[in-house]
Amino acid sequence: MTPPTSTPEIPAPGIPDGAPPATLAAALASPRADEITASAAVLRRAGLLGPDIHVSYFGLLDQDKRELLAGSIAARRFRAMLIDLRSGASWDVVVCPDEDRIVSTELDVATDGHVPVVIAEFSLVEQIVHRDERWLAAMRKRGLTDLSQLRVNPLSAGAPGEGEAGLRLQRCFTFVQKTPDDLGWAHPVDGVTAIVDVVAREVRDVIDYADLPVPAEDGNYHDPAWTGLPPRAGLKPIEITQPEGPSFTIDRDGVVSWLGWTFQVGFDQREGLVLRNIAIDDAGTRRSVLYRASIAEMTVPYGEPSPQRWFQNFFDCGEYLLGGFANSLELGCDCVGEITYLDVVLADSAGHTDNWNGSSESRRNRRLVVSFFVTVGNYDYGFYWYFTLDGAIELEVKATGVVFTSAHPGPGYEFASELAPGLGAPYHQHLFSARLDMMVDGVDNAVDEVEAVLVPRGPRNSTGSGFTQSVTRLRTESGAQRLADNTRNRSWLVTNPSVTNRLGGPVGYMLHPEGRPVLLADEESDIFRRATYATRHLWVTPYAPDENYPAGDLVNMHPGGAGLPAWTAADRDVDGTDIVLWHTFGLTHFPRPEDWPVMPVDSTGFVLRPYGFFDRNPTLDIPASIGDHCHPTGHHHEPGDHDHEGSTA
Ligand SMILES: [Cu+2]
Repeated sequence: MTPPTSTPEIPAPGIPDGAPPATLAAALASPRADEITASAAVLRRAGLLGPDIHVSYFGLLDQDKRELLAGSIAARRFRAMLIDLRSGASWDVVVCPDEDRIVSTELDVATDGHVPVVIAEFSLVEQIVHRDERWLAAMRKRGLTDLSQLRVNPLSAGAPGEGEAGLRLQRCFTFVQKTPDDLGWAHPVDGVTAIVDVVAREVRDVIDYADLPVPAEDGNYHDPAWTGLPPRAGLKPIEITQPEGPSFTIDRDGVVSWLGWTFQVGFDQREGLVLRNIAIDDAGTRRSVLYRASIAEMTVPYGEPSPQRWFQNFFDCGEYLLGGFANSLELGCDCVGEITYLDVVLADSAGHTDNWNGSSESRRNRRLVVSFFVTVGNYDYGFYWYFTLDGAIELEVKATGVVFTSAHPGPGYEFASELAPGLGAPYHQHLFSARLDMMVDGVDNAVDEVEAVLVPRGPRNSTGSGFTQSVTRLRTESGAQRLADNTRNRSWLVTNPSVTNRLGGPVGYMLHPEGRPVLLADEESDIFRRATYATRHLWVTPYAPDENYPAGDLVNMHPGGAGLPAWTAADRDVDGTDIVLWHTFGLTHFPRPEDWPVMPVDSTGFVLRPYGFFDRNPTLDIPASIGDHCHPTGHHHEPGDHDHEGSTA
């Protein structure tokens, strides 16, 4: 890497003039526009903002949880990752706008991995590739000479290859886009990869390894003329109203109160939605469940090992900043750091009829939806956190958009589906890591693995039909690296061993995994080393303020080994201490013809359900259902079996 031409001068710490936030919620609220503007001013004064220096990440640096919970609240600090695309220098800066100073600066942080991709790199790449003689020759060979139709698709580079250590690269595919409205994903120019050094602004290499025809059929689903179908008749409108308004309130710090639930909604550029201090009311007592919950990483590894595609393993949080502001972040711009809440309110009913007493009285469940939607490249992801009155917390991630395409070599090809004539979609996974900083009735928690098991035939089980639960405490970090097993209903119970319910059992919340495949790659592969977090459904670590990202902090082009595998090598104790659960879940996607040209929603997630946390069903005080829309029989659901209320960030 080229050293920076001059090291920016860091001003001496000034006299603090800002008062620390008054409350925990104020300390943890999302960055405000005035804080971003003030931070930008501090950075600019230090020479750390300018035409060539781009903001790669900006976000709240959470104060140490232990200090905050002890009531010691400090002035808010923010973390800025910066990249000079002329020199290649990068900085990791902590800034305190209230004290008008930079707290710390690390220069050239990119030794193993790089700071996340910035949008300027994407826009640079097409011009650079369009000028390269080797790439032009590869296109000419395929009869492609109209540059205005050739879209260069920059992609995070994966692990560094031979001689690439320290370089900031994008690996690029080409697609044909016949007109500005044409869906380019329908026409991949497969077999050609251009490797671009975004700092040197040159193409390092062009790999031209296979000559596959460019799929010809269009995929312009937005054009009625292309589908050739008249609009389907009979679709009647659904109207949803809450005549008395929503049942939730949101305060200025993003704290939501809803029918006994309270939590703080935040937004981070890297993780997207962050939910903090989730608690539920239990007969007048506010009881904590989670200190912080977010999607801390997600990876989309592709299973086609060809020379063109081996590197395609996108880390949408660590490389691309899932939160979505990466696309337009300019410090000081008003559109950053503000959260808009939209009410998306749906109401429907569900009843329960008891077989024994004939009572059809029900306690309708209702759920609050907190959601956000991002577009990362070709894919769209919706993240829906559901809170229900029965105390459950569920995350549903919905995937839609356009699948990543290739040329399909023909029948029998083992690494991709054929979606349209000659058009392929390589098999891939979408693997998410939920970071769940648990706080079940207090910070000191433990995890038990709970399984369904047969009782051996014998005096205790003379008929052979006996089965029971086995409960195994996960005591250390190494012992707590677990795979799901749906054949045994394996679940993980997070308890507070020092708090018991009225039956004498520990209070707890059960994590129910979906138990779908973890990372499908062998241990020697670079993606196994880079996304080791995704090789287990569960990890448990003791809380540490700097352990936030399961694939490591600087994921972009990192060779691997960072994050969970590095931290857990210490094999710390996780039994009855302040613990964080890391839960891997996701989809293994073998694309269908029906996924083309735009994919119907597929979904994945997990559920956290109270398990002995309450002494009985916590919804008994919900008034019985009334209203002529709630018949005891013959009800139908459209679209769900809960009442919904929503808040969208
Ligand atoms: Cu997919």
